[in-house]
Amino acid sequence: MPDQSAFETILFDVADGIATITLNRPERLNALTTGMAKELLAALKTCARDDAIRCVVITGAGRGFSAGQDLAEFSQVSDDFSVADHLRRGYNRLVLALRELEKPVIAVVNGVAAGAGLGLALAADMRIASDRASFVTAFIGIGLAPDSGVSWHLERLIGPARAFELLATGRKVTAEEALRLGLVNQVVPAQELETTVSALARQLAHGPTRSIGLTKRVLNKVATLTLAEALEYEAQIQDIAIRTADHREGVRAFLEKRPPQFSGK
Ligand code: T3D
Repeated sequence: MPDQSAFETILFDVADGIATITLNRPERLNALTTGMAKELLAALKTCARDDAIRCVVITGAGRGFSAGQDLAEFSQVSDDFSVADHLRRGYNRLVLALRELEKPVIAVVNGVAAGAGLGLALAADMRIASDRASFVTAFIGIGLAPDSGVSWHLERLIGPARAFELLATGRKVTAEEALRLGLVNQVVPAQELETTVSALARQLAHGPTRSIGLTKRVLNKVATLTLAEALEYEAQIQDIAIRTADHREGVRAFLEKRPPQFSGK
């Protein structure tokens, strides 16, 4: 596991099966730099490899979640800079790493999430927002089209008309509206955010991690399948789930009328 001193722009902490990744450039609302994207990728690789990590929480230090690409860094690029390559090397890998990580990922949206920062929040499995959080697509404000998976996730979460509206106007969505739209799972008062997330993360970290991972695999896949294909895919995945120790423990615990002790195996 990389130790915390290996990172300059994020905090990485593991306790009780939960890895917490904190974007840590609060004076810039945790705007994302190339270095930060590399550190995030390294942290997510550790989360994937380490069996002791059974839930991942991503949040921001200070009053923001993340304001997206650091525009100061962006304004200093050379003439031969390719934005497509920058995206392929950075945010595209990050979004895929979050989606392909077979462990639950909770985005704790403590403040504004904009641009690629919104992309990271949308790539998590659940979003718990503070009542001070807000959501801004931001691309249109600087004359860009969406990237970082924001178009893909927004269209699926809130439908094409609302996705278009948020992308084309760039207007700020409050936490309450985000809840109504289905962008977030829950909104809690800022002072209760930590307690709420810690209870949820603990529940997930003590769950049957492989089944949760397989559930994520199924949801990722069925998005592009017909019903008949999805049924077949579910059947194949269930063949894997039924062989896990946690399945055996779940059934044994039910029959013995006691709570299950899942090991994540
Ligand atoms: O190649 C590629 O990577 C292209 C990919 C692009 C992906 C993207 O993410 S594009 C979108 C980039 N993000 C934005 O355009 C958002 C810009 N920021 C804002 O619109 C606003 O800051 C917010 C709506 C997010 C929050 O507004 P507010 O009023 O709460 O805060 P603020 O006062 O604007 O910002 C506080 C500080 O953070 C401020 O610094 P200062 O003046 O106190 O020294 C501001 O400049 C800085 N900051 C905010 N966002 C960014 C930033 N600095 C660098 N980059 C930012 N994105």
